[in-house]
Parts: sequence; structure tokens; C-alpha cells
Amino acid sequence: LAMETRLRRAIEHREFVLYFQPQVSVADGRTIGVEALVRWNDKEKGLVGPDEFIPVAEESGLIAPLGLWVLKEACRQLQVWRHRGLALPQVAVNFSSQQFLLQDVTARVSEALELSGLPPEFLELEITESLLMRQGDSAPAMLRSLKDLGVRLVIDDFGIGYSSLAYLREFPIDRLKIDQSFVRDIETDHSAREIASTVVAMGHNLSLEVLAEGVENVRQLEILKMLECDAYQGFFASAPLPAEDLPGWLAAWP
Ligand code: G
Ligand code: G
Ligand code: NA
Repeated sequence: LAMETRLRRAIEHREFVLYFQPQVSVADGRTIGVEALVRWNDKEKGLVGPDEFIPVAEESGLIAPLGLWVLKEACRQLQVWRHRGLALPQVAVNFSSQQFLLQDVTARVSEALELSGLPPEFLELEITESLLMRQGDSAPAMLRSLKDLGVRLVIDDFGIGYSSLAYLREFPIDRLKIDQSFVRDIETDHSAREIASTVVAMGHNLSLEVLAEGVENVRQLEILKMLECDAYQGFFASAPLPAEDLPGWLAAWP
């Protein structure tokens, strides 16, 4: 069957699962949240990663129902954990540009919050720079209406898009995520390190938090500590985990 047909059936049959990757404070290792990352639990292929189906979901419009499921499921799961007393200050959900184009995104987010009972400040929406550019003139109003709900807004993969820094002045952003390509080379490549350093300094000057993605070892973490980066995620803390494994990880994490 064509990918699109298989994807449509998978949505009907709820064959998706969320994994959660912990986000941790650079200074003291405290867990500051989790990022929800979708996987397709396909009967034939097993777990399929988002890179293989998000593009098809976007082209076909299926990202609307899929994205809605991700949003609701992430809010529901964080609420379950909160009721169990787990110290998790937030869940981050990825939004692709098609999601902004295809649906009344503010109403959908508002619905998901109401349905789950999750307070808005516990939900973080990750958007990419390309999304902001593609929305053109409607982007500031759209982000403002999301921000007015009380959710947190994050720029994902910061530094690799083709965008202008000017939007940082007008958009109500809470955090920048340094792309993992910079972190990967931070020990060896002078310019990768300088870019990371500059993003942290600029973020802080604009009162934004900065999170580094893809931290895999203690040397990368030490450099991020020197740069005074606020938070990180990556294999050094934990790979993305199935929901049932997160409480155990939290209990074992220093
Ligand atoms: O989970 P993994 O690290 O394989 O994710 C690969 C990419 O897929 C990441 O860039 C991530 O932003 C994207 N992604 C993961 N989950 C979602 C989702 O629920 N919605 C969208 N739009 N993208 C996602
Ligand atoms: O763009 P986004 O941050 O949503 O992408 C997250 C992706 O990065 C997922 O595919 C996730 O599995 C992957 N990832 C998370 N931590 C690490 C890491 O430490 N190293 C590498 N190489 N990939 C990571
Ligand atoms: Na992301």
C-alpha cells in the first residue's frame, strides 16, 4: 500500500506512540521537562521514526489529525505523571508548519489543554524558524494568540534555518534550542563553539532561555556549562523513552 493510505489507517487505528526525552538543567542536573517525540508502531515494520512519515503526513494533510493526537496525548500523559507526583515542569510538543496552515491552531491547543486539565504553563510548543518565515505576516498574530493562552513557545533547531534574527524582537518566544549539529562539533570545531556561545549570550540578553540539543558526553556538557547554557537534552542524560520507562528514569537520575 502507498504510504499515505497506510498512514491514514494507522491514524484510524491509533498505531502511534509517544516517546519522551528528558530535558535537564546544565547547572544542577535537575529535570526541567520532557520533549514528546512521535513513533509509528507499525505491525510489519515495528517502530518507525518521524523522519519517515512526518513529511508524508505534511504533504497529505494527515499531519492535522496526527498532530492533534500528539498534542492531546502529550497533555494527557503529563497530567497523569503530575497526578502521580512526578516532578515534571513541562512537556514540549513539536509543531510543523503544515499544522499552522491547516487548522485553527490556537483553538486546537486550547481544546487539548481543557480536555486534559493541564495548566497552560506546563505546555511548550516547539516551532521551527522556517515555519515562522513561511507564515509571513500572520506569524506574529498567531504566536501572540498562542502566547495569550499561557503556553510557552520555543524555537527549535535554532541557527540552521534561513531566517532573519529580526523576528526575535517581535515574537513572544521563551526559549531557543541550539541545533544538535553545533553541539556535536563543540569540542573540536571553533566555529561551532563560537556559534553556541553567541546563541547563549544573545538569548540571555533577550531574556530567553537556551537549551542545547544532542549532548552525548560529559565534555560537551562541561563546555555548555562554561558557556552558561541553561539546559540540555541528549543521550548523555537519556535517549527518548517510552512513557512507562520515564518514572524509573526520574527515580534513578541524580
Ligand atoms: O524522535 P526523533 O529524534 O527521531 O525525531 C526526528 C524529528 O522528528 C525531530 O526533528 C522532531 O522534531 C520531529 N518530530 C518528532 N515528533 C514530532 C511530532 O509529534 N510532530 C512533528 N511535527 N515533528 C515531530
Ligand atoms: O529536532 P528535534 O530536537 O525534535 O530532534 C530530536 C531528534 O534527535 C530525535 O530523533 C532524537 O532521537 C535525536 N536525539 C536526541 N538526543 C540525541 C543525541 O544525544 N544524539 C543524537 N545524535 N541524536 C539525538
Ligand atoms: Na523538537
